[in-house]
Amino acid sequence: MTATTATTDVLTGAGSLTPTPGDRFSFGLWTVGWQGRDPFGDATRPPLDPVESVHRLAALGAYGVTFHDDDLVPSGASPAAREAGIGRFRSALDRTGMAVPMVTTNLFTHPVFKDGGFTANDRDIRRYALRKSLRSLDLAAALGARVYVAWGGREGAESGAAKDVRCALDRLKEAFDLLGEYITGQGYDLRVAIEPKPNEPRGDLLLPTVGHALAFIERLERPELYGVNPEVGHEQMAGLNVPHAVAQALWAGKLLHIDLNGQNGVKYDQDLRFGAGDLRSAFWLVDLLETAGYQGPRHFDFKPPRTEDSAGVWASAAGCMRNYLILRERAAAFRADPRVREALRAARLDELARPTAPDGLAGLLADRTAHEEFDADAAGERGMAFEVLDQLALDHLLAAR
Ligand code: XLS
Ligand code: MN
Ligand code: MN
Repeated sequence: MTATTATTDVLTGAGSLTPTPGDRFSFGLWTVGWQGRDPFGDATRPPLDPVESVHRLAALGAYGVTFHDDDLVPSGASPAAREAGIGRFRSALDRTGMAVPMVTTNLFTHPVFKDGGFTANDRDIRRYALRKSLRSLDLAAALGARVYVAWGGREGAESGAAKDVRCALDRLKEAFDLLGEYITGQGYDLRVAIEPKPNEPRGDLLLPTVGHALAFIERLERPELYGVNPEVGHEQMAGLNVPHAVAQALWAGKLLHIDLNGQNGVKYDQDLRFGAGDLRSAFWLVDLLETAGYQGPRHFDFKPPRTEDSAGVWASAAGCMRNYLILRERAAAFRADPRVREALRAARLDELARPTAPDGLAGLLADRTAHEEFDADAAGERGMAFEVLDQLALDHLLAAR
């Protein structure tokens, strides 16, 4: 207890870097509750009571807590044990004022899901996965969550013939359409956020990136009910630019939720605390979320490294929020700097914001300056002035201005 308080105190305190519920920070129970079990080693930390997590996170300044069904009540618990577990959790929420903005379902831990849930080759397993998910939707609605996250977990394969991907996508569509039918039928105020991931735990996962998920949603019966839950590290595992993926989700009106964490390039899912890993990407992501008017939770899906004891867990959680707030300050200073405004003009961002052909196709065809009289060589000589702009960003990120 002493060690926890001391360690976390270094990272908290008064001022603009102190998280408040207005910042809308939320954490999964499975994040701070991760015991450090990995493919090569046993748990390094004892189990954490969800009630303790709610109190600790509230004390650190978070506004919400999220969970998989099995994080709250172990799979296979008796109905009485389930009610008791939910009851204790509800009291902790009431005492702390913490919200449950999102709920999700574990379709990956139990051996029954070794070949997936909604796309398992075995039909009885698919039906079980659906029923398990519908129960989570009930719980989500009962706790006032507005978002239901669906990360497939093990929807994928290690070998070619083992999965007929077109059939599997039919089954995935069938499952998501049934979730939508249930939400609509029950009158729940819930939207489904699909979380893409390229691989791990399967060799290759279905819906590997934000782009794949956005395309898939358009084939569903009620596309308006669905959006995405991009995770920083998951896009980076595919070598992709996270702010670009999130920007496209925003552009499509589909950013329902976001999993913030840190990752160092294309490797296993590191789930580092937010701000660790690719810091420049984190800076642009915060800049994007804050300037685009994203209203949803800032949800941390990270794993305090297994080197950490309980003090380190809470320090790591505090670090996620602190880094977001630091980056928010730095990004705001960047946007407010008159030299940056000038550099943005020099880089012609204002021109990009203008429609290319407001006069339509006829106007474009009639405009001789658009082709016959256009001096492509001269235009090709124009510098874009991006380096000055980017150095200003780096200066602000490093607090050198
Ligand atoms: C795993 C995912 C998972 C989802 C919720 O890589 O990030 O934690 O966010 O099931
Ligand atoms: Mn992850
Ligand atoms: Mn996630």
